[in-house]
Amino acid sequence: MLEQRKVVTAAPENSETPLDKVCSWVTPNRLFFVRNHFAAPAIDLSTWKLTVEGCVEEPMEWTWDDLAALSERSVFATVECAGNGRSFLRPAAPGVPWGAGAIGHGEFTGVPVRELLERANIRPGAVEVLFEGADEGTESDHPALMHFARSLPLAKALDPDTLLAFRMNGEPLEPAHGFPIRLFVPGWYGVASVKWLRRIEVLDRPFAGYFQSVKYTVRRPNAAGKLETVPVSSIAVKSEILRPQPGTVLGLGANRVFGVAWAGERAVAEVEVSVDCGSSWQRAQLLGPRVPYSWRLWEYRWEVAEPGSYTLLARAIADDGQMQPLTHDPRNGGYMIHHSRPITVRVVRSRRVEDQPSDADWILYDMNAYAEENTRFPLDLELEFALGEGI
Ligand SMILES: Nc1nc2c(c(=O)[nH]1)N[C@H]1C(S)=C(S)[C@@H](COP(=O)(O)O)O[C@H]1N2
Ligand SMILES: [Mo]
Repeated sequence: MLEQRKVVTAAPENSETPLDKVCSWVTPNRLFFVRNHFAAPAIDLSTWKLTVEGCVEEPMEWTWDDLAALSERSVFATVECAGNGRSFLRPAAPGVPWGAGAIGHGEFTGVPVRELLERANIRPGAVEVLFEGADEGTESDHPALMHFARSLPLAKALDPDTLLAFRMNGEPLEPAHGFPIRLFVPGWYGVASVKWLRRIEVLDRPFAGYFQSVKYTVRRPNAAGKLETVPVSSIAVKSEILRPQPGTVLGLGANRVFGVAWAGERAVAEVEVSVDCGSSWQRAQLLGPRVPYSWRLWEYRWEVAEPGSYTLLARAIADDGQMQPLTHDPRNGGYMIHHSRPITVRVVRSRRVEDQPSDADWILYDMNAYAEENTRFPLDLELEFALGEGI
């Protein structure tokens, strides 16, 4: 059977990338996780419009054809829902009970938001830019009808990598991923990337909407050291062991531990693996380019001589030296769950593992094929892959 997304809730759709099956750098659109708060709106391109208004000299309305005439740009990035991994928290946190799969990595193509904001001519005093989706609904603690909406600080909105995206992995956006246009904010938790975009408003004060100040927030100390509520923003450093899955029975010999690691706006510098519940750590082999936004695939060749129960951990290190923690930060509540999660497996004598070809060989083959195929597009990233650090 064809692989599918793993459904967590059917209506609205909330579904995970089947992470245990991942064996490519780019997550196919069909398998890329979906996080919808309300029913996905059906949008007709011929009547679709995008309004740019607020603290600007020239409010504007854009049609699909107007936007398509601007020059486009592509960014590879990891998208993670801020609630990813919530079901592993003890005590349980309220919200969608995500496993590990509210994450994916892909190529997003569109027009920088900056192009529209420059044409609208931002007035002095602007501080944030609000993005509103066409979807609407209510929440149990917000019975009044509202659109899904989020804001960005002005500087992030003007970053040339912040896109009005209309293609994902070279294909038009699927309805579930925000057709026809979504905001795409590389390096930030998925909630920033508003789907089914219909309105942009430049603000002269911070936005205090439901998904900005009630949901998708964490507690952080302010300049005076006092904890305050702030919206989630850039993605924290994290890794995930994809294979073996917890409870797997392995044999003696050369086993392979395979996973992914990402660090939001930073590149992943290193991944370490422990096979003794964190007493000692060894370096994993990294696959793919060391670039901001993108996840890296990794593999560790684990030679096992003794049968028994083993607890595996992985931890990623970002290129600014920040290391993935071993415990959840309670100030994050049900969001930003990025600590290392122990995976326990059993190794038995009756099974002998022959040194199999590693996933790494297949993955590199795929990456090179993808790079080859994409040489016709003006990519901002040098797509040439080799094993290890020598790239
Ligand atoms: N309009 C709209 N945009 C949205 C959402 C939504 O419910 N409505 N969900 C957000 C959240 S929380 C995430 S994690 C990402 C998920 O993007 P995806 O469904 O394309 O993977 O979309 C974001 N943008
Ligand atoms: Mo999310």
